[in-house]
Amino acid sequence: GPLEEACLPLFFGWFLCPTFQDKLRNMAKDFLKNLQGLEDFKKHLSDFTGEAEKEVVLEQYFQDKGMLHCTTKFCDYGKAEGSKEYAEQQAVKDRYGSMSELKLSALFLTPRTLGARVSLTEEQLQLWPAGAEKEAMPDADLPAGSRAHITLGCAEGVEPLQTGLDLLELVLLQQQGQEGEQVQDLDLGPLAYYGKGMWVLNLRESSLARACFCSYYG
Ligand code: ACK
Repeated sequence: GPLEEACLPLFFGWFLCPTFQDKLRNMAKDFLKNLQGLEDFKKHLSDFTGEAEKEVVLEQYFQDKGMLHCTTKFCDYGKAEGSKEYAEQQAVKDRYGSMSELKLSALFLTPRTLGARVSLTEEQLQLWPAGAEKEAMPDADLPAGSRAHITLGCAEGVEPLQTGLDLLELVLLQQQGQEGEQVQDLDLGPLAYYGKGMWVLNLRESSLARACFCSYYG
């Protein structure tokens, strides 16, 4: 009945512990500062401004979207397709409230979003909703978990939903064999440019972030 449906959350996901939220925010901040100073980035600045002359301060360009998390299933309080089925899965019930470590493998940004790519373990993939990639990219055949990310910021007027879509676009390019233009080796790892303002920093030493699997009601 309607009461049961009202009990479904806005979304399920892994929520980073406060310490790791700070750590990741600082890492992203350093990355943006670093990127901002690179000649290669300045060369492509118009991707972000529309006009080459305009100034852009990346740290201000991307607005914080609050608590850092990796969404598994967006339920929209039960309105999203498959939410009830997801919430009723045994793995979801069993693991609700449990801690796990998220492996961050890359930082990426586009003129729309800034995010961290999350590489899910086999165990974590049990909590990944079937069809999350197909739903966003019906024509592509991307492995489950390709969309897993943490939104670190969005450009003005952009919804966080976009971060996962931007990541899928990048993963698709990589699947098609594109490695991007290798720009420079930064402290954190190699930086590549994929065109249209899309940048990827592959983390040399992937960092682990402690997170709790639960849900958000808002
Ligand atoms: O950054 P995110 O993963 O993108 O975290 C937020 C969270 O749910 C609350 O809005 C994500 N989100 C929003 N709409 C959708 C959707 N239709 N499919 C998947 N994730 C979504 C958003």
